[in-house]
Amino acid sequence: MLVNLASKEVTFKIVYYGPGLCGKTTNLLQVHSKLKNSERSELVSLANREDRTIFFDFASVDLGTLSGLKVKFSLYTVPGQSIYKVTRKLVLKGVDGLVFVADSSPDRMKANMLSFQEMVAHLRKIGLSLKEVPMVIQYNKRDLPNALPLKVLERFNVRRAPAIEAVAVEGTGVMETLNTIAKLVLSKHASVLKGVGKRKAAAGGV
Ligand SMILES: Nc1nc2c(ncn2[C@@H]2O[C@H](COP(=O)(O)OP(=O)(O)O)[C@@H](O)[C@H]2O)c(=O)[nH]1
Ligand SMILES: [Mg+2]
Repeated sequence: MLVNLASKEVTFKIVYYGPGLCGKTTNLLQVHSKLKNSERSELVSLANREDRTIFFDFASVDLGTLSGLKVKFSLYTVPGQSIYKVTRKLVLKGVDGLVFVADSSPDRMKANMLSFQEMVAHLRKIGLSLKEVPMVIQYNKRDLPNALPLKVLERFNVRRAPAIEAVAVEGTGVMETLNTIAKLVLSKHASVLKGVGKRKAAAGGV
């Protein structure tokens, strides 16, 4: 959470984590395309040297005001390949909310699990645990003819996080996922935000 008292803005960092090719970048592109110009910033993608892999994506989403503060969400995704392990850890620094995107394809179940375990390990290394970071799970690629049944995928959801089915490539479930994590993050910080808003109001009155 980044609070800028001068501009009365608070920014929360949301990270989309998951195995390579599960649909993280697609989610961000869809979110970006669904927002009005006034609600979004440019979508930034940093490509690696081969110019193929997205290094990270960033989009800023403006969700109005709360306690007199303008609330923004910065959305990040991580690159999939194993050589970017360090980047994936760095992107998690300062995370306020997690969207774990799982691939519904049976061949990607192991990749989903490994990615989830890596995420937990990275969080631990930067002093965070899943207990303190709100998370939602998105089961993506529900359109695949061989998509695993929800029941099977839910075995993977040991934390019983809110789960959302999606077809990111068609935009289905994308905003629902973002809204769900946004609500969780905001409710976690509601009391802090109220306090900050009040302090700012008092300071503004001097
Ligand atoms: N069938 C299907 N393909 C998808 C879906 N979402 C993303 N994809 C495709 O999966 C591939 C990888 O998506 P991308 O967003 O780049 O994955 P990332 O590596 O997690 O960022 C692309 O070809 C997407 O078009 C989906 O819901 N269904
Ligand atoms: Mg990507």
